[in-house]
Amino acid sequence: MIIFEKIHTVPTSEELINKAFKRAAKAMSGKNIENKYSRLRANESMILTAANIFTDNLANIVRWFPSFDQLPRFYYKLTDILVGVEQLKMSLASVDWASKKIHEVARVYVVKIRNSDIPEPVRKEALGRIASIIKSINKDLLFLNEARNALRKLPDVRDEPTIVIAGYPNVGKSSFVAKVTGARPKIAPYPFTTKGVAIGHFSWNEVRYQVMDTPGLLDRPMSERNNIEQQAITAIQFLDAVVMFMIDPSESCGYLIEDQKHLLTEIQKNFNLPLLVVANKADKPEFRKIDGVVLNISTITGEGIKEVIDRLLKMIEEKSPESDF
Ligand SMILES: Nc1nc2c(ncn2[C@@H]2O[C@H](COP(=O)(O)OP(=O)(O)OP(=O)(O)O)[C@@H](O)[C@H]2O)c(=O)[nH]1
Ligand SMILES: [Mg+2]
Repeated sequence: MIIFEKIHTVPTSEELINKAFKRAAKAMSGKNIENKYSRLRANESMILTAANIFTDNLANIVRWFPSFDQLPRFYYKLTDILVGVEQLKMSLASVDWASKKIHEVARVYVVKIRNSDIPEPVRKEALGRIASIIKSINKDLLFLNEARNALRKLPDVRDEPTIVIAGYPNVGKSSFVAKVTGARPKIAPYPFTTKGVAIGHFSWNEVRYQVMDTPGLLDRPMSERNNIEQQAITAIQFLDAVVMFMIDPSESCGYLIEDQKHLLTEIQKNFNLPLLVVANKADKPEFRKIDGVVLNISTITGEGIKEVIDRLLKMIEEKSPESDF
């Protein structure tokens, strides 16, 4: 995803130390250390080389991450659900602190070296102190790398008309997304197959539409919702979208119609969005029509899919344009 794409793998303390010390040793190896002055200079340059590598690498890590308070609300909220914005800010602050601290220590020791008779022990002490600063932020580096891996999986939401597919688990949301877009989400006969938000696209009359597949939602209070469900809520809440709410009246999803309808009522109550209610699995013998549902479809036979798309496109057209995802 564009915002998080430029975050590279975050190195561990050990990897940084190996890299910096190797380069520092190399900087030293070519130096003439026959007289005292050149020996001082060689040890000084070893400290500075190592310190520069650390400070450059740490400053880059901080730069890779976006400024969270400026993220679109959708991404801010997902970042918070998946990794925690506070923890991210704290870890980035630690990395920034370490970078500045190393710079400071290097400066102090360069002066010490210049005033020393035997520079090697001073240099060793400096590198020891620098290494321990780096080691002290290892847990932050590990956390940032985990965060990076999670954030890079987020879909690339663009400024295009958006349809969010929501509903109970196992009702056929991903099957619908697979049917109408080029996306190939995982489809399986059990709930919570989809574990995060994902995007597919289709074009109609030269307009590109994005269709967001979401994890299944259970009918329960927000405070009891897990991270997976919260991602679906975030898509409904923060994408300026048209929502297609899918019900499985065959109940082969494993959930009662009543519960599915109650979730629908809750969503209608809490979010003021254009919403189309669709009943899926019309091909099943257990399927029955439900009051309030206009369109019956089957992602297996294709029945009703075209009508649903027509309806959704019309709803997008009628919707007031406002784009602040
Ligand atoms: N008979 C029939 N089965 C369907 C239809 N649509 C989906 N299924 C099946 O229902 C099961 C669940 O489909 P998914 O598309 O994974 O459902 P989902 O809503 O994305 O599920 P979660 O990601 O777990 O929330 C799969 O076994 C599908 O093959 C349909 O129209 N008819
Ligand atoms: Mg799914």
